Amino acid sequence: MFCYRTLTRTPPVMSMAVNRSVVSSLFHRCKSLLNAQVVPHARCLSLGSFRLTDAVNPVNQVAEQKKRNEDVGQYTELVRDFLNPKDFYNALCTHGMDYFCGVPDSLLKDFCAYITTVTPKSRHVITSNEGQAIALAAGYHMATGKAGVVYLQNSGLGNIVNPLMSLAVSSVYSIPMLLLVGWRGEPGKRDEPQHMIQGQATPGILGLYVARKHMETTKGPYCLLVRRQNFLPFKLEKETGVYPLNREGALKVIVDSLKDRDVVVGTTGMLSRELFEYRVEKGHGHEKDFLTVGSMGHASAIALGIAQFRPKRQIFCLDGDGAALMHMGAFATIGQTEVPNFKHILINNGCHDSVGGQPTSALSDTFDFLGVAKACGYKTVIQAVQPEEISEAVTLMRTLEGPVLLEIKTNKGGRKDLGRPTRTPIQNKKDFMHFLAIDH
Ligand SMILES: Cc1ncc(C[n+]2csc(CCOP(=O)(O)OP(=O)(O)O)c2C)c(N)n1
Repeated sequence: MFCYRTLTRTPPVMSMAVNRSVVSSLFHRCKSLLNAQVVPHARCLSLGSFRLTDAVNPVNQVAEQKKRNEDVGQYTELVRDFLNPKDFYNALCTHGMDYFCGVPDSLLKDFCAYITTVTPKSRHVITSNEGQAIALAAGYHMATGKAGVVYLQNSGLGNIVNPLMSLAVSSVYSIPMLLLVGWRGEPGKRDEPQHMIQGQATPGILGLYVARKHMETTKGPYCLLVRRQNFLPFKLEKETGVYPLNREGALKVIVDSLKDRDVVVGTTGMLSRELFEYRVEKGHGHEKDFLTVGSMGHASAIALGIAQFRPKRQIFCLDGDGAALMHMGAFATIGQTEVPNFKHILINNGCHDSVGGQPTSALSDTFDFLGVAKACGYKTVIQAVQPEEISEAVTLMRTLEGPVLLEIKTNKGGRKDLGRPTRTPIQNKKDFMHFLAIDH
């Protein structure tokens, strides 16, 4: 059995038991998570010894919320309020849940930043993909008897299907764990700031009691669905960068070094949004770029498929370190496929910058993307840092036989005022296919 409830500042919802047993049912479930009807809870649960801090003092909170809402203007997705990450974290620890793993999400970024800041490395692992986090929590449970907390964005539900259904569920190994799922794309979003009562409700924390009881009783996983606007802001400490460029700076040098007929596949997150805006700034069209808005980690395989069937074109995949790590198996597929026109450019800022800047494994000096690519069969691997080096490397890799990897090391961080593509995915695909059809 696998159960979930919504972590929300509106009245708590009834936890819903989902009893289907086949893998395909999880897909329905993922869908129903998105379309879930929020059912008012029949009764309130006791808060126990939980203490509200100043940050969630209802009076302060409404004032802070109003100010934040005004500050973010049109970017309504940035509007949030309510749950202090520290309080939620402490409440989890009170319930014996003090081991964390997962892939960060923008709706959870304040909570993830808090975990990253206060949890020792031995109790917090940012995994390469969400399925790995389920497996890690399973190992943790078997070693300690405790339930770990696995955080993810709902986009990662697909990645957890197999380990959840064939490992964790009560009917297989029966491994309790608490899933905290950021609910992107919730229908009908944008609530106004709520009133005094919401500050006292702290339903996410109330929900923890139910979660713990469920896991104790069923020895199975439990999922809390996290709506937008749940957590009060919590920022990771600012780092002084050691590199000359950030992702957008590097991206501009790359685009400036490409030729007219070069094909680009951009990875998930800010990179594709920056690419879209830079094309506008340069007066280009958008037909040269396929923007992989979802499918994190799959941009390189998309580019590979194109490269195989458009051999006269130079295909550039612009990847991120988090995305590349998520499906690093693609390196092996690429390395072992004969694709001379496949050119992989990986902007390594050492973090999941698009969803809050939590570090990836690629931040470490002991991690080596070039070594991985080489070992997988890439013909040439190059690293660049300075703008001139990047520009030279892009020019060079156009002439080299692929697969080739160029890793660019950059600082984290991007613009606050970054917009979103104004072309729809379907329009993007259509324009892109026309562009691919030239010269093939
Ligand atoms: C399967 C899946 N899990 C999580 C996410 C949320 N998400 C979007 S972008 C991103 C970070 C990407 O990191 P990276 O590739 O290093 O690029 P950066 O943001 O640092 O430029 C994450 C975790 C997602 N879109 N899909």
